[in-house]
Amino acid sequence: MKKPLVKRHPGNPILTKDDVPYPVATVHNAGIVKHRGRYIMLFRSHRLNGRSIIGLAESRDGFNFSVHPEPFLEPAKEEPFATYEEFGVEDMRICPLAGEYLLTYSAYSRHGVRVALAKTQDFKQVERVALITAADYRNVVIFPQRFGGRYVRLERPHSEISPWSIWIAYSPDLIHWGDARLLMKPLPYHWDEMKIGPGATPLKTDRGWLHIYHGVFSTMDGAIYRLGAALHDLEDPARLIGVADDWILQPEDPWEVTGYVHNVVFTCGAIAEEDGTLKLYWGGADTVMCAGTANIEEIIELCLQSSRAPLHP
Ligand code: M1P
Repeated sequence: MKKPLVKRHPGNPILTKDDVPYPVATVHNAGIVKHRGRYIMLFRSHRLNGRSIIGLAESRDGFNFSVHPEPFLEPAKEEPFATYEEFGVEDMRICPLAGEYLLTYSAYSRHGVRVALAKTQDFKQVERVALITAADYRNVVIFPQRFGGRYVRLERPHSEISPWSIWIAYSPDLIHWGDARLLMKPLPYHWDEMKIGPGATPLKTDRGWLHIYHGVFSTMDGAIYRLGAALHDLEDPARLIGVADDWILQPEDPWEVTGYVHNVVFTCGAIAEEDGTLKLYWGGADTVMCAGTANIEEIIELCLQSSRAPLHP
C-alpha cells in the first residue's frame, strides 16, 4: 500500500472538549501559529447553546496542548461587531505579518455570515479592526506578506449559480478589499465537486506558497470534507503553479467519520518547520482537534506532478 502523505499523530485527537475548563460541546477548526517558540492554537467550540466561541491552547511541541481558563474571543458587545457576531464567531485563521498577528474569523448573525478582522501581538490583548466582507463569505486567509504594497487574501463567497469557489482579493490597508478574481473552482465528479474553500494560512516555501484547502463531495450519505493542496507563485499568488489532483487527507479515524458533523476533516492552520516538516491541524467531524505531519517537498511534488486545471470551462 502507498504510504499516506499525511501521517496522523498517534495521540489523536490532540484536543477535545474534556480538555477545556469551561463548558463546551466541541473543539475544532483551529488556526495555529508559532509565537516565541510556543505553538498557539485558536480553536472553535460550540457552547452548549449551539453558538460558537474561540478558545486558546498552548503547547511546547505542537501536539500536547493546554487550554487557557477563559475563552479568547466571544461575540462582541460593541458595535458594529455586536450586530454581526450575535450568533457566534467561528473558524479563526492566524496570519503573522509585520510583527503582529492578523486574525480572520466568520461572524454569524441573523444577517448572514461575514468575515471579521482582529489583531493581536501577544495573544493576550485582542483588538477588532473591521468587518472585511459583506454577507455571505467564509474562509478568508491572508498571505503573510504584501505584494506590490498590497495585502492579498483568498476568500470564499457563496453562490447560488456556481459551486462555491476560491477567489483572490487585494487591499491597500486590510480594510478595503477589491480587484477580486476567481482562482480555483470545484471540478465536476471530482472529490471537490460540491464546493471548495481556503484552509490554512498559506506557507512560504522555496518553490511557492503552499495552500492546504478543503473540498467537499456530496454523496447519498451526506457530504464528505477532504483536504487538498495548491501551490501559488511566490511573486504573484494569483498564479497557480499546480493543484494536486488527489486529496491529501480524508476522514478515516472514528472521530473524523462520526461526530457533530460526520465525515469532516477541516483545516484552518498548518506550520512549516525548519526541517521541511509540515505540521497540519484539522478538526475531526466538527468535534475534536487532530494533527499530523507531512513532508513539504512531497506535497509540493504532488501539486506539480499530478496537477489538475484550477478552473474548468
Ligand atoms: O461542517 C463542516 C464545515 O462546514 C462549513 O464549511 P464551509 O465553509 O466549507 O461550508 C463550516 O461551517 C465549517 O466550520 C465546518 O467545519
